[in-house]
Amino acid sequence: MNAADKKRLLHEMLYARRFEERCYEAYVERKIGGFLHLYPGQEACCHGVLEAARAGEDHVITGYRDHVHAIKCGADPKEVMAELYGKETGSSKGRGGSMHIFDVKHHFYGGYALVGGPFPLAAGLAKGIKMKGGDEIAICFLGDAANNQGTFHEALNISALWELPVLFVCENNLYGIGTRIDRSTAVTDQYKRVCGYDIPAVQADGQDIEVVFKAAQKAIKHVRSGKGPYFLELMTYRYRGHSMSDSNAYRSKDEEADWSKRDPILILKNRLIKAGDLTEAAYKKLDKKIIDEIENEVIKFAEESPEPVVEELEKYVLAENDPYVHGGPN
Ligand SMILES: Cc1ncc(C[n+]2csc(CCOP(=O)(O)OP(=O)(O)O)c2C)c(N)n1
Ligand SMILES: [Mg+2]
Repeated sequence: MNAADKKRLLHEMLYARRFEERCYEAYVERKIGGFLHLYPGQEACCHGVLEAARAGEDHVITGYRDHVHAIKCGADPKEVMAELYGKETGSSKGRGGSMHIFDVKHHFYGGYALVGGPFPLAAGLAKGIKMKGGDEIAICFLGDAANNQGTFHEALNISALWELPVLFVCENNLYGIGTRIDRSTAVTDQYKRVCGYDIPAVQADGQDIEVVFKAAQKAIKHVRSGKGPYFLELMTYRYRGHSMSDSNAYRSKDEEADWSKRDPILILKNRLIKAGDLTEAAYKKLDKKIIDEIENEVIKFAEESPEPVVEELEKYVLAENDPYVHGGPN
């Protein structure tokens, strides 16, 4: 990774941070409704892994903490914000909201509310790739608590058995909602749970983007070469509560302070400054530029976009022609 790459990634991660913080404000202003799960603290996981992938070719899927992954895949931040606002110009035409960002053009396949739901879908995406004979891969990002779902074990088993080209990325932020991992999970190191499926599994620091990038490069090389699945566990931390309805009262201030010292943006920024590739003044300028851009382009677009109209409520319902939807067969 050269200095130009690092600067671009600093820009992208800072953009993701400011985007999410602006979502928080818009929610408080009641411009965004429903559920909202934010990503600050975990930026190096998404950006480090996807930097090692092929944007727009590899298939990416994740859970409900999905805005940043969609944007890194190439989704237009304006469309993502408009989706959160429930507007017709949103990436899911305003029908999905925060947990259901979807962008087929950039091979971003969601955005799912069901914990663990994407595991088998990722295996299915990988099976599709294998049947078509391409060398793309599927990448599934999920949290630590999702691994307690049956779907985790079912998907790992079938992926290993069929040697599917899928990379499972566990963003281990130590919590599932308000429950700390050691209160819900017998084996807290998630990579150790994968040995039963004979899938290579590695744990890495999820706060240092260069570490994530290197680990992901190795993982992706393995998967792309046809050797089957790989599991990458990234140790990370979310700064905000689980969702907007979470008061975040279950974590100690000391724990939060310790993790904020290992902030992914701070780590990369300090590294660039130390190498003489960035100054504090240039960083401040970049930050202001990003904040202004989000306000003047992204928020403006979402605010000014039209609401979906009631007459078109069923327009994108796939079961449109199902007789049961229209009152049954008789
Ligand atoms: C099938 C299912 N069960 C329960 C829930 C409620 N729920 C939402 S998020 C969550 C915790 C998930 O934590 P984790 O997988 O660690 O992801 P994180 O939120 O930390 O990113 C739970 C239990 C759900 N959405 N779906
Ligand atoms: Mg978690």
